[in-house]
Amino acid sequence: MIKLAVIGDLHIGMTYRGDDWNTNIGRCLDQIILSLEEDKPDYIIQLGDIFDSASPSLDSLAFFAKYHVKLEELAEVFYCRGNHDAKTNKLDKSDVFDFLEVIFPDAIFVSKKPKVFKLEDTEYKFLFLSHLTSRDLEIYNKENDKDYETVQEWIDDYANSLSSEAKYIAFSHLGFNGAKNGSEVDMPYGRELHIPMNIIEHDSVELIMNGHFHTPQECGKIICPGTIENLRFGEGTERHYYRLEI
Ligand SMILES: [Mn+2]
Repeated sequence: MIKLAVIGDLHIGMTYRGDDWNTNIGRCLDQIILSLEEDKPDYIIQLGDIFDSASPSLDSLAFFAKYHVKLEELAEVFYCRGNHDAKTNKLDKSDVFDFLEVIFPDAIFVSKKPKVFKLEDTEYKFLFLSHLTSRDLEIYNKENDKDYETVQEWIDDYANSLSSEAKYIAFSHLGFNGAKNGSEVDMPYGRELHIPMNIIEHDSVELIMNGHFHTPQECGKIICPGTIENLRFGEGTERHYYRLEI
C-alpha cells in the first residue's frame, strides 16, 4: 500500500479581488505541509496550473521554489503541466516547466507528451495527461514519425498504447464531459482538450485525478480535488489536498 497526496491548481501569482492571492495560498500550503509531515505520503502529485501565468514573475518563481523545496523533503514530487503553465506561441522554444526541471532535477515535471511512469513500490503505473499544445504535437509528430492533425487526436490514440495487463492511476489537466465549470467559466466545451473517452472507459485505468476544474467534484472514476483555496466566490468550502491509498 502506498500513500498519495494530490494537490490541485495553485495559480501562483494570480491577482484576486485586490488581495494578494499568494498570501492566501501560502497560508494553505503551510497547513498542507504540516498535514503532510503527519501523513507521510510516498508521492505528492500536483495537477497543474502551478502558476497563473505562463511567464511567471520572479516573485512567483521564488514563492514556488520556497514551497517546492519543503515538499521535496517529504516525498517524491510530480507536477503535471496545466493550461496556465503552457506557452501557446509557437515562437517560444521553452516554458516554465523546462526551467523548473533543470533547477529541480529530483522532482518530475510532466509536460510535452502523455507519459507513463512505472514505480518500484507499487503495481500501479502513473499515467500523466498534461495540457498539451500544438507545438508539443509538432515536435512529437516529427520525433515519432506520426501525422496526428490535432492534439485531441493524439491523446485519443494514446489509449491504444496502454496495456490491458497493467493497472493505472491517471493524473490529468484536461476537460471532461459532465464537468461543472465552477470557475473556469469561459471554456466552451467541445473546443477545449478533454480526457479521451477510451481512457475513461479503459478497464486498466482505475482512477483519474484531474486538475483544471476549481470546484471539487467526482464524476464516475474522475475525481477533481479542486483548488487548495477558493479562487472565486461559490467554489465551496475549504479544502487542502486529496489523500489516496493504493
Ligand atoms: Mn486552473
